Amino acid sequence: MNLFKLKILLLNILLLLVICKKENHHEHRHNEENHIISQTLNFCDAHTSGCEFEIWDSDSNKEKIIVKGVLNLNPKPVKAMENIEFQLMLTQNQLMEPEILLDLSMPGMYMGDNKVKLKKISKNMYRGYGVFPECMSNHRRWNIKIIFQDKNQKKFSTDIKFDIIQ
Ligand SMILES: [Cu+2]
Repeated sequence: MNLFKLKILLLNILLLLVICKKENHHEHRHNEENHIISQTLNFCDAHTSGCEFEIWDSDSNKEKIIVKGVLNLNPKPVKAMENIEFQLMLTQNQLMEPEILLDLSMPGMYMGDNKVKLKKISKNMYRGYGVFPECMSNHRRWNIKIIFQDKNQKKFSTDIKFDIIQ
């Protein structure tokens, strides 16, 4: 390879890197606009109690709670391959008629798309049903991402982690 070809090659690589960086940046900004994710990663003993959560508004200057509540999984202890009832109670809420979705996943491992949509059953109560599949690698840690979507399609989410019995 002569020097000229090498220069062209290096230029192309550089160009690609710039494009990649731009795309990443764009994605990041897009996320920031529609996704405000709380930083706290809560571990919960879902087998003996409900899991408390709260989501803070990191957007406004005044720090305030957007939603606060308890997610309860039944039956207890929570086992894989069983029909689980997810009950969510809001104790504080700034969102108008939010849609609530639970995204069930294993940290660092793809276990299939597994989302549970919660239905409103009374003023501050929501309920849905789902199954945690058994992990072939014997991992037990699950993450429940609670996603709230308000009328303006803005999303707020937080995570609850627990170790399942299987
Ligand atoms: Cu797994």
